[in-house]
Amino acid sequence: AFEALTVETLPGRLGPVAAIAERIGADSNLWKVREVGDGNLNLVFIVEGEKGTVIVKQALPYVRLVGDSWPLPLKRSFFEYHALSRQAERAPGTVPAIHHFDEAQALIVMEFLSPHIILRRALIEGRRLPKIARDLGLFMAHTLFRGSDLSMKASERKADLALFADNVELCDITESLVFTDPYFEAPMNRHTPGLEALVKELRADRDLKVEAQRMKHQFATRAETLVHGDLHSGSVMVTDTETRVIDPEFAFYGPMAFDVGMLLANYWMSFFSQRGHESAGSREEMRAYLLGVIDETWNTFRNEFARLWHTERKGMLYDAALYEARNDGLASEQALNHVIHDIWTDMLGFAGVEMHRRILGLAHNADFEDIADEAQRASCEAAALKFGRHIIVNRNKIQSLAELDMLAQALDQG
Ligand code: SR1
Ligand code: MG
Repeated sequence: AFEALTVETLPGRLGPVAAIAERIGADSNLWKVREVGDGNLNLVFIVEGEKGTVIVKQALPYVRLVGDSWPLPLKRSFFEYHALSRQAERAPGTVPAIHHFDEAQALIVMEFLSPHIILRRALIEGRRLPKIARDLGLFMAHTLFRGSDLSMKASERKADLALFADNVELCDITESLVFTDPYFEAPMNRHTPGLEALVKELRADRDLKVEAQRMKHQFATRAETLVHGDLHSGSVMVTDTETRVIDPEFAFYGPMAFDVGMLLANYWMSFFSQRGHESAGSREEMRAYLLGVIDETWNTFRNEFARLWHTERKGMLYDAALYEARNDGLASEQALNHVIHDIWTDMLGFAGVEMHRRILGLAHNADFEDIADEAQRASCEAAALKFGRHIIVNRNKIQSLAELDMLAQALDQG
């Protein structure tokens, strides 16, 4: 039967697991165990032995952020394990190595990443990471292209679609918390005092609510590829030279643009939060850096996706033979442009709702939450909310990131 680990019980329970003993040392009496989980859902332990260190992540049968009044199935650990395995194949070197998986105990033992820190924390501290844009642009192109009918054998993709279709409860969290709750007075919502008038305006905004529901419709029905499903800056660990993606327990077959939108939304939120972190010095360069990261991430993603289109398109969609038979390279380019254009437009919609839910819903971001001065926080959040509204409602008309840079800078300056 499932039993949640504690710092005290972990050595006795995992001591007999050979895969761990080999890595960190067999004498579990010598293991040093710390619980370090600060996410919304799970337990996370760092276990240090004589020979090495591992991470033990265990799902709990409820949402940690809320407590046992909100049950959540342990099977999310199964989906995380399978998503990590696929990401490791499709984008080698981008996710932590798995040493051991115990389905009944909903636990994954994986590589301890050191000296990596969480990307969100680095951005709050004002650190400029030189590699994140390229690394994450490539990660998204590789995982999203190679998990789709552009690349996979149709029978394999359909089998995988069926496997991940059971990740119902985690999809339900996103469907409710991201796409619906922010737009009405849902019981678990909260927002910073001072935002009341703007919140009221947004919740009365018919165009916005319709477009947010259209994005939800896409999220729930457009099973294009295996998405990470929760690719925010808290799901990325970084050093100056390395970028790793963690925590894909929300993985399912969804829209190509979902991960891209969520990631860029978190960069935009970091941008709008910088004004609240200026007590130790100007963040002007940090703001410019973040807009550059957004631009480089999108361009890396788009260019790599196009490269894969030209070199790895072996699935049943836009069948290469169809164009090659007629030597019709132009048709292939036209089709590629349509696909990328759709990802661009949908990315903006998903990004906007992600920005709204982190300010209006249950699960907030440390980027804003760490701003102690409430009036300052509300002012940063108001700018982000207005930006989010613009990119959701006008996503079909927005042509370039340059025009969004101008809007972001104007809103940030009040
Ligand atoms: C109740 S879970 C709230 C949020 O935490 C996770 O990281 C996901 O982003 C989810 O929406
Ligand atoms: Mg997570």
